[in-house]
Amino acid sequence: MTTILHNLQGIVTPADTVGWELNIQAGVALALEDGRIRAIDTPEKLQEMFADARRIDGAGCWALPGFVDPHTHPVFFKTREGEFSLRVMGKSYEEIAAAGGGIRNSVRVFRQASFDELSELTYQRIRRFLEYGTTTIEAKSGYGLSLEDELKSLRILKKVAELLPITIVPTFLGAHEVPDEYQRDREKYVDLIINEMIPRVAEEKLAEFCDVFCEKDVFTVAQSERILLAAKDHGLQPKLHADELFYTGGAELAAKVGAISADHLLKISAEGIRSMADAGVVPVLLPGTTFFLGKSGYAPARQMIDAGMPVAIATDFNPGSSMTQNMQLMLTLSALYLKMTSAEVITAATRNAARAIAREDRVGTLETGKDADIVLLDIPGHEYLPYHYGVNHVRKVIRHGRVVFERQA
Ligand code: IZC
Ligand code: ZN
Repeated sequence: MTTILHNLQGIVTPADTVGWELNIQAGVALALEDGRIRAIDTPEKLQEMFADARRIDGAGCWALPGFVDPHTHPVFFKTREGEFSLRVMGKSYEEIAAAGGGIRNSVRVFRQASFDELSELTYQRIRRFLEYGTTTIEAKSGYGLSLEDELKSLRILKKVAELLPITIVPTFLGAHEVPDEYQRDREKYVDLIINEMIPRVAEEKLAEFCDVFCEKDVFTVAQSERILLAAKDHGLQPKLHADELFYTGGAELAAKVGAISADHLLKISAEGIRSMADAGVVPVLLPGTTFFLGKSGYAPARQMIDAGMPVAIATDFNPGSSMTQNMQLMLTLSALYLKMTSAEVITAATRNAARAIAREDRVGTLETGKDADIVLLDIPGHEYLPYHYGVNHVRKVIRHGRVVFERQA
């Protein structure tokens, strides 16, 4: 059965597999079939080709590829607004973490919560990504930090992916923090990750990627390397939280181990940029986190673009340092603080984001053969999208050819 998506202003999509040009076509319609884009042409031509097609009303919107959010942490129990208030009063994220708050606080409460309770909360949170036009997310474990609790986290993602019309790409992040019981012997926790967690996660096929929070006072470059090489041996592709709060050489490590992405990168070195560019590591920038932590030194996106890197952006949705599912807001922050054009932020949030999670063959552009994951935005043109900020421009979300979210005008 074919469906024609008609009554659009037109489509806006990254033009090619590389570069920053957009392909903007006014007045076209799309034919969708078997969850894929079958054709893009004039409405008259598509009506002729598919005479008995069903129809989806485009409501006069611009159609873009559904947003891809390549860095999120949605599987947690309690929210942390108390720490937010402390930060507003002047305490830093690092001070709160050093006092046993932050991620370790989330881990303590996570372990007390049941699978069903956590599944329901995760379901509700992930549904909100869809409402803001995101049709694919990468999602990390990392609030369990024991073998059973990390497996629990990844199994919850698997269950939610079966219930919601959104694509969830799972990442194992057992190396998110060192839990309380290993604070005195941190290497022993690294051993646990390598010897027990990674083999089980790989065996049960619960994750595609393995990530490490490589940061001062969290995991060192040497520990991160051990973990990521072990992950690679088990078929989990490396990712890294790198050079966020302090320069550690995380970007250079990402290049060395052949990571698919390195994320944050506020403090990346010139050598880090060069080595990541040479190795083809995707830089995933998280301006919402810099904003929400009240910091000023945003990642050097322009230098990365000048070095030919496929910069991607993400929300970093998590209860500590970035409590939002809204990719549209990330476009605005990227424009203002990463100095990216409207065309660049759209490409960073779609095609390049897909590349950061190895989904560029399926999503991230509107072209024949790709998944019919489409967001309809009620805007006069693409330049308007980052400009009118903090609101939701989504009218409809289509995933695999079906309308899965709709908002009245
Ligand atoms: O819960 O604070 N930075 N991971 C690395 C986080 C922030 C999540 C959190
Ligand atoms: Zn993160």
